[in-house]
Amino acid sequence: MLEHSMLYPRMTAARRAVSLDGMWKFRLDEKSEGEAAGWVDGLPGMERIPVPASFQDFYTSKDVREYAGDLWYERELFIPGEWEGKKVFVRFGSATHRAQVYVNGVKVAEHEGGFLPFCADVTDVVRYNAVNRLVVKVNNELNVANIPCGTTVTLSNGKKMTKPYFDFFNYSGLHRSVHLVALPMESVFDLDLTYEIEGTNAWVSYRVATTGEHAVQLSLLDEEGRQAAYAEGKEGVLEVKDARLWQVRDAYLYRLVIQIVDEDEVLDEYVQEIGIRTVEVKGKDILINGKPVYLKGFGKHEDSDVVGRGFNIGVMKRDFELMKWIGANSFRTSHYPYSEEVYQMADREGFLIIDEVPAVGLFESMMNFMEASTGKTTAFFEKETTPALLAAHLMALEEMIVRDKNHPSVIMWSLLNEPETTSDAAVPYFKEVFDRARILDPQKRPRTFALVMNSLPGTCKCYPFSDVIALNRYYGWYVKGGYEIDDAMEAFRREMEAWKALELNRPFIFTEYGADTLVSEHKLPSVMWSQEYQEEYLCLTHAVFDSYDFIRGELIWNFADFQTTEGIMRVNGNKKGVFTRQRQPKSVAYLLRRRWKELPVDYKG
Ligand code: GCB
Repeated sequence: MLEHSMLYPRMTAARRAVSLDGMWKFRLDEKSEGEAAGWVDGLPGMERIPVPASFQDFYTSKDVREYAGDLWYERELFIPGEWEGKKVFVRFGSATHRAQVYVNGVKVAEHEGGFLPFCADVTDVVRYNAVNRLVVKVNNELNVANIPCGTTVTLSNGKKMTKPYFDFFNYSGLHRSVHLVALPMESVFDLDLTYEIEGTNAWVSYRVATTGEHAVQLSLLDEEGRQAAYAEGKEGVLEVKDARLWQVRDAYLYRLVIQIVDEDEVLDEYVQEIGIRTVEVKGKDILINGKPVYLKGFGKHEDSDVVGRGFNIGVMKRDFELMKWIGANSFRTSHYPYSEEVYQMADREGFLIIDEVPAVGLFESMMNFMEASTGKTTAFFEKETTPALLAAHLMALEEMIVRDKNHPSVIMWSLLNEPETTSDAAVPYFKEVFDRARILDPQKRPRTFALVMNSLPGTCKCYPFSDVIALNRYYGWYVKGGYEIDDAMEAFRREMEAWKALELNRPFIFTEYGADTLVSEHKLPSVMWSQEYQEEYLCLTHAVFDSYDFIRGELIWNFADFQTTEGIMRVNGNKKGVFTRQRQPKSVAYLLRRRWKELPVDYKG
């Protein structure tokens, strides 16, 4: 059970939530002197940067962009006098990858893991009706005892550098909104929901956790604000007659108003938007509300110019408009849980989300996608640090599922991306992670993980854990690209035949396939990296998808070009985007649009 509530901060009659976004004082700590120099009481200098944002791309110095170590933030915190007697928290949407929080020089929280929210309880530390000082020390180093995995090295000039075992830039800092929150002493802490639908009626079973013992009342309001159901008690069922279901790309959201009451007095009120829908895997079908759905969409990143991985509300809006334009219905939050606002938008727009925990880089290589295609194996799960890694992984999993379980858009959990799966040591690790996901999710959503190229029917020891088999495959790119592409497709079909022969009677989806493409390159006949090649590659790959009835989804890699570590494999980033980093289409976007607009939602169902 988590120490603090994961509920998204909202204003209601009983609650207060104030955004702390804006310009914060900022300081890199190259000499690791912050603590000794008393920075917990306030930072030296006058430098300021925006929150939320990654710090890396604002500056013109390479030493700043590549900086590894501690980074400090500070801002003033005015606490209203009328909040005395309430519980007061500072809530961080995330701090990448770990943070320690100080208020008025007193340590009030620490958190490990860069992509999930955490709270600092500051009730007894703050001065009311006065200005307080909030200082945050963030650290962005990588190791193999936490996720995502990588290493941190020291160069001969003494500077530290991170080496990710994953293919995205190690953006860091305060990437998401920070809120100052005031809650009543007795408050709603958590909410579980499960759905049953029969004919035109629905039953919403709920369980509300509160911090006290007073009575709980719930009313469910439809989009017009009319009451659709009412219930009392911390556990129960809301019966909804003529329920409007939440459907794929046709969302309907009810508002669930939860109140803690003491006779006539409302002690707390929390409002949660919910969508009535069921999710199930049955045989080869992925069923939403009992009807098969074929996934069309993307692996994405939170990544854009200037703010890096910082939440950017304008980019989010543009991304959803592009996904609607192209006929997509789903995306994977590769390779970490995204900002909460993204799920709220997906709920509203009827998109399906495969929600991924930041377990990426569990494969010893800086280019695992390359090494894995050579058949190389490494025993990643036999390290001394594996128990610590597992603990961090399970913690992030719990935080993710508790945070995201009430979004109708979330239909599946992705528990790892491209881990090493060929050694026996992987198996008990996987078992723990998969079992925990099942326990944590009241809706028992399907669980999956993305299989790297060398995780094959004959080599992978872990695919049996997956409710949906998710493949990342690059036949025609990392394997036999260019003029050899026909051989690549033959190898691809051979692999699919081997999966078919296993008769797993489970859905398969592609969580990655794609080819790097420079928006500047056109070539007739095509060569790798040209826009023409990306189109040819897709046509051939889609023909393979279309030949197997158990393939139930295609999430292309990637929605947009994105920043990575520099190196010979990457041209200022990964260029497998269907859109550029500035969110303009490559030629292939029109090809995908034609295909996806034509494929029925229940394709192959
Ligand atoms: C993968 C990884 C992804 C990379 C991609 C690529 O298998 O999961 O993070 O960006 O391949 O483009 O190589």
